Amino acid sequence: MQLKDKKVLVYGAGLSGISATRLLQKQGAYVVLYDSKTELSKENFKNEFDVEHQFELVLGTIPEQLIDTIDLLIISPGIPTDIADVEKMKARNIPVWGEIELAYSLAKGKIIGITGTNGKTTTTTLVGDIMKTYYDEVFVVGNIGFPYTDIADSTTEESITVIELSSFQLETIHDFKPNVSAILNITPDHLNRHHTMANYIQAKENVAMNQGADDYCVLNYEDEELRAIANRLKTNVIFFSSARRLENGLYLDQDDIYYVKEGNAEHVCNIHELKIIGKHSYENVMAAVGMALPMGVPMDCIKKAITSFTAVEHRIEYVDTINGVKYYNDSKGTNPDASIKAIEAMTSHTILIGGGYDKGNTFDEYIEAFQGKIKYLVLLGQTREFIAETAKRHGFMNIIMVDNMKEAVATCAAKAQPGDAVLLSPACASWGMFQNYEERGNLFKEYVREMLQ
Ligand code: UMA
Repeated sequence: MQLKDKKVLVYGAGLSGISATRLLQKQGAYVVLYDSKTELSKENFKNEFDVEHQFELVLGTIPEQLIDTIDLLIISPGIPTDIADVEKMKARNIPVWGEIELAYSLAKGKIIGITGTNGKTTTTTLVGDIMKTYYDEVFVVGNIGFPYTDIADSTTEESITVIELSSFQLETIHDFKPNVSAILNITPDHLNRHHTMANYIQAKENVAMNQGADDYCVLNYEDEELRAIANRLKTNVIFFSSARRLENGLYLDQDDIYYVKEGNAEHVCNIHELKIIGKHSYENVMAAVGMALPMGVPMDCIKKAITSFTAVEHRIEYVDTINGVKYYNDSKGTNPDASIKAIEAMTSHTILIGGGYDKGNTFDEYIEAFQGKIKYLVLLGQTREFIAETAKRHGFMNIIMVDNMKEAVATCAAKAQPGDAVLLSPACASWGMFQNYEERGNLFKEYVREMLQ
């Protein structure tokens, strides 16, 4: 679509909306930026983009007559696609694009798109690191916190753009087609938004829906949903497995990772050469190698990147040891499956901080993962009562309710014995109590480090 002189409604004035507005203005479109927050004003955006020209700010309610004048709707990922405003625009045949589709319509070069319930940020960062060992122009963007629209018009035919994609972002793509995609795993998440597991799986599958014979999709063989998806795809599939030797793809055999193609197995690395731990980490590494190979990166460059890679912030991040107690920040554990992986990675008795925003998840498996390792469960946030009830149903009674992160850290410090670990891995989103998981994790680290003073 030619964007010049088009009237574009950008829905949501967060990171994505601001970045989309900036890009649209550069394309000569007339932007109407909408947000439900009525306290905003043009003043809030004066350092973000040109607020005088080709820009109108609409807050609170969208007037009916405005909808009739819109050529294109760009929707931020946090906006459900079935809310009344969006339905009205769909009914008037106004195209609804996500910020990813907008960026893609203007971007050049090769694209790697990574999705999955867990491990996306780590794997995206790792793939970016691998690409940088071989290519000069590498961008790492998307759900990771840097909107794709921020760099879309800076990409060239030589660029490699590595994009972390959430199910929210994948709901609103149309032509977006990565050269290499990956779905790392699928377990229940964001069901309050997607309503059914089938819708959530469909959103994830969208990452590969436009891929063809020249493209590749990397999938986890041990995930039944992903094996089913593989049968539906029209692109080349590269599987990885942490549980069995595959005839083609990547697999973990004891402590070694291999890449096998047409019967020839090549040793990739020994897991002790890696700086990240846990089965889920080895799966992320295999997925990253599976994406790097079809991108033409030589194995020695890949090895260099994977063996020097360290954990990303807020993902089982070691904070400090105080009075013999190790503190870990896993604020990125925003759903039960992610937190289960963190609990499994703990090697000593642990006091766990959980709870947060209610996304409609259940917590039975989270509690079942305790396996005698968790001494106390310290709960905060909207889901705390629900998680406590689940824990009690499973016979786990050592539950302490707190009202904020400061109290959570102090409670853990009081209960922990030398040799124990304290793990923040809430299994819930941070929304409601914190701006985002980063703020939650940073506060946790701040309160832990205050104890050193
Ligand atoms: N808003 C409305 N009406 C609504 C809902 C929201 O007007 O009904 C407004 C809010 O007032 C706010 C704006 O929309 O001003 C926020 O938009 P947004 O929620 O889409 O957030 P952004 O700031 O644009 O950030 C988004 C992603 N957020 C979500 O998907 C919720 C960020 O992912 C992403 O890093 C960023 O784009 C850049 O691409 C965060 C996230 O939590 C990390 N992702 C989820 C996850 O990882 O589980 C999917």
